[in-house]
Amino acid sequence: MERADTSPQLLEFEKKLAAYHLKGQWQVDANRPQNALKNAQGNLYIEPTPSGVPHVWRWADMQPFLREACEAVPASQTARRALVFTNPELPRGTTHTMISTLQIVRPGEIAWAHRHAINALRLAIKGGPDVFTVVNGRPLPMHPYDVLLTPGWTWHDHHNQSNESAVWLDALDVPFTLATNQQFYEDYGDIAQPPARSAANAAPADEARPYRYAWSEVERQITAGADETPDPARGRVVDYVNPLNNGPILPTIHVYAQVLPPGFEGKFCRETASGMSFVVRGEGRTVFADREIDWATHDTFVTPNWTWLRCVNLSKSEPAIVIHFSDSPILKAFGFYRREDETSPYAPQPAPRAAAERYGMEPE
Ligand code: GTQ
Ligand code: FE2
Repeated sequence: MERADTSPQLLEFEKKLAAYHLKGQWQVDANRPQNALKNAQGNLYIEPTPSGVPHVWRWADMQPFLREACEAVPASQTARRALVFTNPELPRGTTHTMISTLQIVRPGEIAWAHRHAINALRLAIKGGPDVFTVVNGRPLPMHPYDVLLTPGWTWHDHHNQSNESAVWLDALDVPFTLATNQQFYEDYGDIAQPPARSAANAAPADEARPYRYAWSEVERQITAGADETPDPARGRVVDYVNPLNNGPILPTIHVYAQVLPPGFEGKFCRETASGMSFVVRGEGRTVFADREIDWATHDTFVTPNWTWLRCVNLSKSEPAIVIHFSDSPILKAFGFYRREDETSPYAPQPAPRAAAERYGMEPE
């Protein structure tokens, strides 16, 4: 934006200020972002620019890459054999606050013990009773779709004692931790935490802390709520809750399961939180203002902050289940969280095809 008032006197003054490492707020205000918009009254206002773009990483593409990673990257070479979903329009990260990865551990391997300030969780995809993560001495089994936590500064090592490769999705607050410059990291020293530190020996406070959210329990809640009316935008939502404080299960990441009933056509909404979604089962579509993303079982897709979207279940007979990872706790902690629904004057109009279907018309 052009500055209205740039008198020689002002410019001279700003130069003097600069020599003292000062800047007038008016200089900052002149630097408004390009997306300054007009509200209904015609006044200028400013809102966040979404960080990054929506994108899907398809399971069908990922499977051969995971196999190739096993050949190309020996276990000894890296702390974690993980492929990072990198947003096409961000310098790093899946969203501006979180990353998501697919990690593969071959039979017999141990992903060695370490800890970091970064908060992390993993959603098991291929696992079972002989695949487990040890968190602060507690071995936790990784059955398909179980969620395991490694909150900041907890020791963790991953073990695969089964006959097949184990695969899971990691979600971590890496970009947020880097942006706040909190990247503490420590290797345990040994490859794994000793059994002496397991279960019985864990500190009492740690014993009460839930590190595992079993899929069987989430599935039970999904079934129990089958008759509930879905949220018009997100379908039926089952929140993962920390029983110690009824809050999110990580300080920076909230997790919920979304169940889209057969034929579900969600309404548009947008929120200040960014998110990553993993498809447990089903086939659906997420409609954005400028694109559509079709997704199917085990695909992962990213929904940037402050981006209009609506969810559709493409099946008329089967529900679609998606597990969503949101950075909303970071925003809610400081009163930044906002959400708008389709009644907002800024909501996109339904796509012609959707409108045509709804009213039984032929699309133009
Ligand atoms: O499993 O501990 O994808 O520390 C990145 C960093 C996974 C892990 C990642 C990690 C881990
Ligand atoms: Fe880690």
